[in-house]
Amino acid sequence: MRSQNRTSSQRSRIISVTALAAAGALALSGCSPEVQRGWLPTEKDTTSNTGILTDLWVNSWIAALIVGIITWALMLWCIVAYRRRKGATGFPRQISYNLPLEIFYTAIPLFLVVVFFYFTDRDQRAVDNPNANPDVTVNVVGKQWSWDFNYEQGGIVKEDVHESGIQAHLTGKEYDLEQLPTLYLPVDKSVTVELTSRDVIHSFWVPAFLQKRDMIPGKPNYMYFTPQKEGVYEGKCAELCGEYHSEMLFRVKVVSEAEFQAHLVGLEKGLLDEKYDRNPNLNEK
Ligand SMILES: [Cu+2]
Repeated sequence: MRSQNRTSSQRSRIISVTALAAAGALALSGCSPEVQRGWLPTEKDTTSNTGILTDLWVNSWIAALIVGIITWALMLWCIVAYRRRKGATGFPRQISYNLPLEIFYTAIPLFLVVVFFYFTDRDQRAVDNPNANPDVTVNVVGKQWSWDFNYEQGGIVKEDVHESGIQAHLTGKEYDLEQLPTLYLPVDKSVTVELTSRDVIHSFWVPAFLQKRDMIPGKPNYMYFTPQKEGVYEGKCAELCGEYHSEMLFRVKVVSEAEFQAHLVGLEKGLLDEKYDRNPNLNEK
């Protein structure tokens, strides 16, 4: 009779813990938009990838919090229910080699890892799935300490054009952001960004796009997305690349297709290819 009572009270505790976790998740869904997107610095529809990445981020946190709440509750319960009573002597009853318990705490973490792995892998594949026929292919080149943008002919880009960026000179006074090299992208058009470097490793990072990728000399990396919201987005180099790394800034302007075409008309013809690279190893060839 006594042991039965104990089991039913355990069960009610587990139920109340689960209810608490569910209430937490429900409370989160009623929160401000900022909380709903897990404090990420963007909207879900900024690019075709930001929704996938936001969901992965927020759902992973919800899962981690539920596991955390259950674990903390179980720990608290153990601390209180099995505390050392007055007058107790010797060791409490030992439970080593308790096979069901050992299977439980091996299987559950393994299950958690597999679930996280599955969703991460699924979303990573979706985000890195190459565009078959991109409307715009732009080669973004990192260099100490600015950016070149090569818009390659193909899709809606009629001819090769480029913009060669100049490093921001920050003096502590107000800086005119219009001077920064600016990557123009047309809204609702598929974009392939090819990332290369002329010298050391840089990293292409537009925080609002929730993606960051290294630019490695001799090894192109790629990003595939469709910008879905017109606007101006800040970008920066995210890999310490030398003395003026902090001045390696740029902007992305997502504009209408007409504005995009008008911008390309004003750019210099041709591409800035590898002959501007400064890489002793590659130049030897
Ligand atoms: Cu850099």
